Amino acid sequence: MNSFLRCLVLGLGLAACGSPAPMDRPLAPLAVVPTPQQVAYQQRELIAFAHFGVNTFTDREWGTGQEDPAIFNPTEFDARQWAKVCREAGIKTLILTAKHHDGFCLWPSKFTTHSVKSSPWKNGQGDVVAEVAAACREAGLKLGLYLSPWDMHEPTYGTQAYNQFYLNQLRELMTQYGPIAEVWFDGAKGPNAKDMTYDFAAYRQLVRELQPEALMFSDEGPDIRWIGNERGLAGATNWSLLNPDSVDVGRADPAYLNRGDAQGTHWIVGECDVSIRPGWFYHPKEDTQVKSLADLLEIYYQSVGHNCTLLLNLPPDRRGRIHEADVARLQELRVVLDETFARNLAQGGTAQGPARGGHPRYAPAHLLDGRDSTYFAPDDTLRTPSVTVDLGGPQTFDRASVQEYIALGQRVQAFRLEAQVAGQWQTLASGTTIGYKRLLRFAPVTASQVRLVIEQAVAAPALAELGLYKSSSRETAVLQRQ
Ligand code: FUL
Repeated sequence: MNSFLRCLVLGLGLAACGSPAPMDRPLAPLAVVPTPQQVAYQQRELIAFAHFGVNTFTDREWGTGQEDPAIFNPTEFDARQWAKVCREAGIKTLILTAKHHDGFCLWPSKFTTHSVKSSPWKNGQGDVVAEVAAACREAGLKLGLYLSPWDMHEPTYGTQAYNQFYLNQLRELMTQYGPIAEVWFDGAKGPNAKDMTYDFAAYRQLVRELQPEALMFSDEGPDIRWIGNERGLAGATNWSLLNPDSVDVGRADPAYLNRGDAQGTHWIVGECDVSIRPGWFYHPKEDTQVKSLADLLEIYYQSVGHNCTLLLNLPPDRRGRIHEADVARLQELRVVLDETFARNLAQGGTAQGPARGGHPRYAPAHLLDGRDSTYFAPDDTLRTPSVTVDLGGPQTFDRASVQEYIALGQRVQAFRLEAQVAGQWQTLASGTTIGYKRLLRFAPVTASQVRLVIEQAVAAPALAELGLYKSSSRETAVLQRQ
């Protein structure tokens, strides 16, 4: 019972009880919401991919399965360097190709001799997965593992026995290396591969049983979906929902995956995979073809800025280190992102908007509190609220970040951001979906009032954060040089 009611029950008159405290009418979650692991996954934003294996030494992208394990011999293998590079770049998870399509295993699997144990590296005593797991743990990174279903080496491939072989290897990886944050099931299969139906249901069940916190990626989920291209770009409209029943396993329509499905029955968040170089594996000739800073920024804005995570491949070289050229580019990216997003010009401003039930818990001030665990929400009947922010004086900005409180579901279908310039509201940027995070880019504007207008939503929106930023001068310089 709230204090106002208690006061009345105690027989005190209305006048003595003061005005009633606003009622807290909690916002009901939508039918499809993320798991806590999926929310945390999106908050981590950046993931590194490490493609490493026999292809690193043969200069190939796809192996043959006939490689001699003797070729696997990194000269200065240093998993700690990988983890340090990731940590300094703000990357929170590292996914390693424990086995790529060629079948060579980076750990001494009991179920095949085609692994590091048959290589000269550390006299066959080494375990890349163990060293990467330890380095990640030490650096505070989460670990993900890629285990290719397509295996060109394993003789049982193409028979039912292979499913058991795969499960055996999966069990080793899920039990010997500590907590696993993500398991990557790659759908790729060459045109000449033997016919084989993978028992994905059993693979998924085993991961759930052994690593209940792990999220599983495949083209269509169950937890994380492919974004439909390998250029790292999510759709400008991007729902974290999907209807897996409308997806043909392994033959999903890339456009469907790219935008998700507003009517989706499951929360299957998109992940944008792309390599920092043309290839997934290291090739010396690509040392001069590392993506430019401008390319990486474009990818960032269209992945993290389009309600996705960015899975950026940093292929270790033949030494077993991430190459200097890649490290230098990552450092540049980090500097520009830090310079751009370090100072939120909206913080310290005051927000006006129709809080749900007038209750402080849903006040628009939550949009400016720097915490994505609080949110502004209007009453259920108001799906298209506006929030006006007084910046307390003129500010110049050209980037904005808008976030929904996704734990209650993804709601916004259309929105715009405006600034008051010379007494007139002017649209700076508009968009469709927001989701966990939507980054907006526009020409620099100087204003002291901005307005976020929700134009369409599937239900009353829950908005977590609004940020305004001025892009780093280095970014402007890089873009001008293009
Ligand atoms: C694809 C694979 O065929 C590539 O080699 C790479 O691993 C990429 C991430 O996925 O399906």
